[in-house]
Amino acid sequence: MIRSTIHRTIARAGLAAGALLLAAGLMPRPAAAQGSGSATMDTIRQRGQLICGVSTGVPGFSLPDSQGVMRGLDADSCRAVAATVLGDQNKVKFVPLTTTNRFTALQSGEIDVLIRSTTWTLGREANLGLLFAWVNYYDGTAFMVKKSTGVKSAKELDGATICVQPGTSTELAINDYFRINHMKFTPVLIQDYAEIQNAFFSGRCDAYSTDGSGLAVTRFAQGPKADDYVILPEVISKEPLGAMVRKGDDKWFDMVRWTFIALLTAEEEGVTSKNVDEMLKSTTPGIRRLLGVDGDMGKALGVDNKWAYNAIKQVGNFAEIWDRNIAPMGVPRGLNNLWNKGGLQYPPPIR
Ligand SMILES: N[C@@H](CCC(=O)N[C@@H](CS)C(=O)NCC(=O)O)C(=O)O
Repeated sequence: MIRSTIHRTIARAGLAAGALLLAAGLMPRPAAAQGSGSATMDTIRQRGQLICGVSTGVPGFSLPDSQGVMRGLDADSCRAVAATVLGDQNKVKFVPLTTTNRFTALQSGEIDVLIRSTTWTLGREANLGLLFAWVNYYDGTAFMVKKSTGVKSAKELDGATICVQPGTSTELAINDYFRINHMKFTPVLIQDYAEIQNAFFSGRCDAYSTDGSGLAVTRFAQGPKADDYVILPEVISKEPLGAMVRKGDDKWFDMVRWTFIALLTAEEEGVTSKNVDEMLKSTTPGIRRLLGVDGDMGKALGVDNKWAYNAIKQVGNFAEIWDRNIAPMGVPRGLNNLWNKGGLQYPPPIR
C-alpha cells in the first residue's frame, strides 16, 4: 500500500519534472525532431526523392506518355509535393499500384504517399493505420454500358453481371445500391485495369462500374467508338479521392495537406505558373504569405519559405493542373471547382 503510494508519487514527480524539462526545451527529443520534425520528410530528404504511389495507368490521372513521362492529376499532385518538400518537381519516383496492393505499399514504407483514386472512408482511416491528408478529386461511383443494350438507367440493371475491381469501395457501393433497390447482380472481379476493360468491351459483363472519372476517361480513350458506350446518369455513392499518408507522422501529414491547400489558394488568388514571379511583388497579404515573401509559413511546416512558390512555378495552381490533365478528357470541373465557383474545394487560410 505504502509502497504503491510512493511509486505513484515518484511517477507523478517524474511526469511533472518531464513536463518542466519539455517546457524548457531540455528533454531529449525523438530522433525525427532533430531534422525537419518528420521522420518521413527526413528520409525523403536523405534519398533526395519522393516516392509516390499512383495507379497502374489511368488517362488523366497517372499514365506515362510516349516519352515515358508520367502524366495526370495524381502524377502532378505527387510532383507538387516533391516541389514543396525538395524544391524540385522532378525529384519523384512513381510506383504503380493496384487496387489491392496500394495500402500495404504505404503501410510498409515502400511509398511515402499514396495519390491513387483512393476513396476516403471511415474503415480505411480507422483500420489501416493510414489517413487522408486532402481530397484531390470529388467523385462518385457510376456504371457504363454498351449503347446497343438500350439500358438508360441503373435501375434497369437487375440481374446484370458487373465488372468491378476487387478491394475497392466501388464493390461496396454497388452492394448497397442493389440492396436498396431490391435488385440482384453478379460481380465479375478483375484486378488488372487493362483486363477489366477488355472484359467489359468484349462483352463478358453487362456493365462496368468504377469512379465516374475512371469511366469518363475510359470512354474518352475509345476515340471515335466512345459513342458506342453510355455512362448511366445515376451516381450511386460519394467517392472523395484523396492523398493518403501513414498515421503517426503529423508533420508529414501537414506537408501533404498544405501542398494541396497552397495549389488551391494560388488558384483562388489568381497566382499561376506564368505570373508567379510578378506576384512576388504583389501587395496582397495572402499572396505574400503564400509565396513566402512575408511570414514564415514554410518554416512552420519544416521546409523552405519558397515551398508554395516552387510548386506553383513548376507544376501550376490547381486549375492549371486540372486544365492540363482532366479538362482535355471532356470532364467538367463540377464539384471539383473552388467553393466560390460552386464547388467543394475550400482551402483554409494560409496564415
Ligand atoms: N475509389 C475507389 C475505386 C478505385 C479504383 O478502382 N480506381 C480505378 C479506376 S479510376 C483504377 O485506379 N484503375 C487503374 C488501376 O487499377 O491501376 C476506391 O478507392 O476503392
